[in-house]
Amino acid sequence: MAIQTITTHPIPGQRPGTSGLRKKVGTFQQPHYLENFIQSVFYTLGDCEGKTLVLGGDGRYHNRAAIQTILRMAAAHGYARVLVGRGGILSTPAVSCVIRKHQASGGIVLSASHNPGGPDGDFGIKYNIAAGGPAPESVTEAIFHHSETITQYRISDAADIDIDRVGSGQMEQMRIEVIDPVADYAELMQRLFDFGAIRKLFAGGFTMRFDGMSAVSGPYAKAIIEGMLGAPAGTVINGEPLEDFGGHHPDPNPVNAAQLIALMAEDDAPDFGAASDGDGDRNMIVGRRFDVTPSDSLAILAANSGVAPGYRAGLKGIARSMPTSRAADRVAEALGIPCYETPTGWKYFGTLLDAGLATLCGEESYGTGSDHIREKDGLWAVLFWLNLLAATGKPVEEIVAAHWARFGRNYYSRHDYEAVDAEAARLLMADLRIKLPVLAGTVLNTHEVDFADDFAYTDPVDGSSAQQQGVRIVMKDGSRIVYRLSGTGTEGATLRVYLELHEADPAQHHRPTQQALASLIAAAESVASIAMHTGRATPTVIT
Ligand code: G16
Repeated sequence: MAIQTITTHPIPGQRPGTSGLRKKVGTFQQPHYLENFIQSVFYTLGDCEGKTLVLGGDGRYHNRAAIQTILRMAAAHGYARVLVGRGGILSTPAVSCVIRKHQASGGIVLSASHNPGGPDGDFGIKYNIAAGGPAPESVTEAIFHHSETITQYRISDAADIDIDRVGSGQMEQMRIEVIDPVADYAELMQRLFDFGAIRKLFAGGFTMRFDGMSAVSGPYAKAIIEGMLGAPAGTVINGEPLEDFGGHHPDPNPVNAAQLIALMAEDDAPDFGAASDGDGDRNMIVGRRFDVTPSDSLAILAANSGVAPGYRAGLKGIARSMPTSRAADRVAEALGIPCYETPTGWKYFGTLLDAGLATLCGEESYGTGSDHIREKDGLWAVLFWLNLLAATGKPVEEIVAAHWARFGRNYYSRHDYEAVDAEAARLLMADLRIKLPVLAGTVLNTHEVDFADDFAYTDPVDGSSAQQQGVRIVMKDGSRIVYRLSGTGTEGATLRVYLELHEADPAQHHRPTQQALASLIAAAESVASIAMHTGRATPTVIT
């Protein structure tokens, strides 16, 4: 074994987006591409001598090859120990959990989250810091700057290590521990939720389907829901992680998890349905013929958090991303706790969680989590709902309807225009920004504009700031239209239009969502001329 220094040259485009560096698999397979990025991470971290790193991914195509490369580079940089999930598998929340539990200096997550996998699909890399959460922008920008000037990287020429059996091995001076990917995570869940009550629920005949979407959460769900909680075998479907996710688009929303939605609409549907995404940090909650919006899910869990032992002491605060509906704000107000509004990206919750300002966090993009780790956590949200269902004995729809009756309903939808021409999307946003100063006071389809701006954020803990985080048009009646460009796509640009309208009257709580939002949808088109700019008359995905 010897450590080699390899000459390289900068490869453009290695700036991490909303959540790490995401590109087509083919891009990552180019010579030096992965190595350049990892070397840039190690340059940014400085001295890695004697430290512990956590390494794992969602099992998608290229995961195994990337793990061997990263192990060789970690060995060349003096790491004392790397904890790798067996088979290269670790969900994003499990990485966060393992970093914190084993006091590692950080972790590398190999995932492009909900983006499709396989040789023609996407791949991604994210660095997580010692607190367990995604690296803040100061770190990701430093990584990017190193990638622009890189001339060489260091790597061991050691042979591949067997990562398919729990145990330990050695590479250069570095110890490699292959760990059970589920054990630490399952132990944490057991401390947070009332497993006894959930076990009783299943023993009483309660039925559920958890759709693992052939991605990483299957093994976690099988071990916890079928194993520890006693749900019958077959409760977890699509539970084997496959390199191409079995052709699924592992994004748990009613469009991509159509199989589960159809199942939940059958006459003999299970009592409860849930799905998680590629890397296990997203969740979708479904009742019989009824899906719960992620924004409502956050608000409902916050309002009922006392059912779970881990949250009985009360919540310190709630945080949500700006485009997420304001349903959680109403709960925070009722509880007398603050509600923080951050830019899109889980990384913005980290400082609030570390400082003890927020306990629960959530995003409209099917992400919910808490201060138990520093990532959003799909299975955690599902277990929280199971705990709630066990504590109340009520069906999902009844719990949601009761919540709306108390707080009003925030009708909510996101319209995505995917893979549009990047320049056309840029122009659309630029035109919108020009209009912002004159929108206040105008009437858009009966909605009078209160204010319109481009969301900017200053972190209340460390004072860091972020500009141009989404154009929002806020009406006097409390409804909102938000426009932003996705930071996670890999093809052209994705325009997201978020629509929200608060309805206090319970008699109006059961309308079809798109119908309830029709006047805002028309207003969104008239202000931004979406069809003219993008050439698209309708969105590609509506959630
Ligand atoms: C990532 C981020 C989330 C964000 C989502 C969508 O999720 O961690 O914070 O809400 O992307 O971002 P965008 O609207 O920019 O595409 P994940 O699950 O993909 O890691």
